[in-house]
Amino acid sequence: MRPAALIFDVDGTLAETEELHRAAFNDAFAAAGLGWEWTQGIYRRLLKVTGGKERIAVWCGERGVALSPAEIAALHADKTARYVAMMAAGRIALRPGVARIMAEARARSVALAIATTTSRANVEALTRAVWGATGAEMFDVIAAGDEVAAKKPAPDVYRLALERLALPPSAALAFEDSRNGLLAAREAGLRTIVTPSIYTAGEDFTGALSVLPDLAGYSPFATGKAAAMG
Ligand code: XBP
Ligand code: MG
Repeated sequence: MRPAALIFDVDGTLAETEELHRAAFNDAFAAAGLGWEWTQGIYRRLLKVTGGKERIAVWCGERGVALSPAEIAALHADKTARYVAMMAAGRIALRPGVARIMAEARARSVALAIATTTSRANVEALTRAVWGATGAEMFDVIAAGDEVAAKKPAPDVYRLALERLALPPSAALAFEDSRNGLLAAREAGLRTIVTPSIYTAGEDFTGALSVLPDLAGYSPFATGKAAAMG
């Protein structure tokens, strides 16, 4: 069945953003005088914890550091401000195939949505950097991590996106890069295409409709194999 909506994860799916997140975390830690440095190896492990505030809390727990929720929120707010500034200053490219698939959807009046763990501010930073446009100009619906009670792998953010789209899960197709994201989308009842990213390659993607290196050769609207999948 041809989907009536495409729902995209952001981090790792629309673009490889995690190195920018990691740099923003490390800059925020340095500015706060904490002396923490999240290497790629540490970050790979910590990425299993979705959400920046939750990630910092787990890190503090591991080190026996007592930061209050308010202190973690303030540290994370500084990280977000740094991420937004880095996004505006730097060059971040969409992953292959993303722009074309979005254009194909637009041409067919198929809705475009986002279901992300990160904040709306970071989604806006990405759409500004990539398209010079607001999130609302690029997507019909945006559901963000700070709007739901439980982050991925909980299905909440996908359910919120579907509610705002006013569509059942059977009418939409999700795009993810991580096992946590796949679990969230599947639990919401969505068929899900997975394109592993630099930090999620090698994860278990059982339950995905398809696992592809990227979206370059894929169309949810093509005839033949892709049409059978979509
Ligand atoms: C990505 C994440 C996010 C980012 C940081 O998850 O887990 O937490 O790493 O974002 P997904 P914040 O791609 O599965 O949605 O610091 O803004 O929380
Ligand atoms: Mg992701």
